[in-house]
Amino acid sequence: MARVALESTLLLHGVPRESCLSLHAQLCDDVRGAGAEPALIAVFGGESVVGVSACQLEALLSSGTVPKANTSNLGVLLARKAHAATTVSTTMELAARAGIRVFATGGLGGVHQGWSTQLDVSSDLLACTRFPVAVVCSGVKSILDVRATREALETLGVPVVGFRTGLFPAFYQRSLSEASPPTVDATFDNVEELGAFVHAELARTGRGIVVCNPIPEDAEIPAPRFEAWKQEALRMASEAGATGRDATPFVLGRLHAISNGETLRANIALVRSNARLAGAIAAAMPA
Ligand code: PSU
Ligand code: MN
Repeated sequence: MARVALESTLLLHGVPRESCLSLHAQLCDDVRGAGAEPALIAVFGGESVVGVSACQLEALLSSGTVPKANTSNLGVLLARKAHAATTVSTTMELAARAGIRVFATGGLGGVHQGWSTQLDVSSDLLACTRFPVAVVCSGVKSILDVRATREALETLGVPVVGFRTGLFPAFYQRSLSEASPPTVDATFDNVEELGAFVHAELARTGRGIVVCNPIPEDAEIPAPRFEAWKQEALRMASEAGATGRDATPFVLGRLHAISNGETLRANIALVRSNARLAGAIAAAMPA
């Protein structure tokens, strides 16, 4: 059966610890319900594991802070026999090596706000040019510069396609609510056609694809409400000096608290929708 990769950073750093095991179980059900087999990816005691068990996930959860691994520090963490949570970049790397071609997550990393004074660009973007995996996501992380990240994907030559949308999603919103919002390269309205395209394009290029699946309409958070929470969370991060790899986990934690769980509920709704779509794409792809 076709497999779908799931990432461990989203679980270990993106949601509160008490939501982690239940979200993992829900994502597995969602992928299986769509006709594919889920494979959570993480580093466990220096071994890259494709298909982390619930027991291993519990062990990771109770082992204190698990570092985030991107393509730059993955090798060091393996060499040091550490536990690590894989981000989009390392999940793509390990999925590709295991022959998995579809991966479901929430949002891609990308170009951070304020990039012109303090450069912070996720290695996720370059990973899309290196590993032949289709990443099903709801755009990029909510706290990034969405427009700049869309441009960077274009510069890197990464195909960005939309499932039933012509607009590049903005995580908690189905698109940016601005004049001339960023778009996708092509729109697919049915899963069979999308699966056939993903199959052909991965084989043709040996590089990645971004498949955009906007947040379900009933889970959207209106932009003005989210903007206010985001500004407050970013201010708290700058006061606490949370930068680089620590920035996202810190800001997401504050957002979930400030919004009284609203951002968490929306985040779960969109990741689950992405898991269902990824499962359906994987099931529709020729072996
Ligand atoms: N989007 C979320 N929550 C997350 C992430 C993305 O809503 O936790 C994670 C993903 O694992 C992504 C990583 O690959 O953040 C990017 O981190 P950085 O900006 O440090 O590269
Ligand atoms: Mn970064």
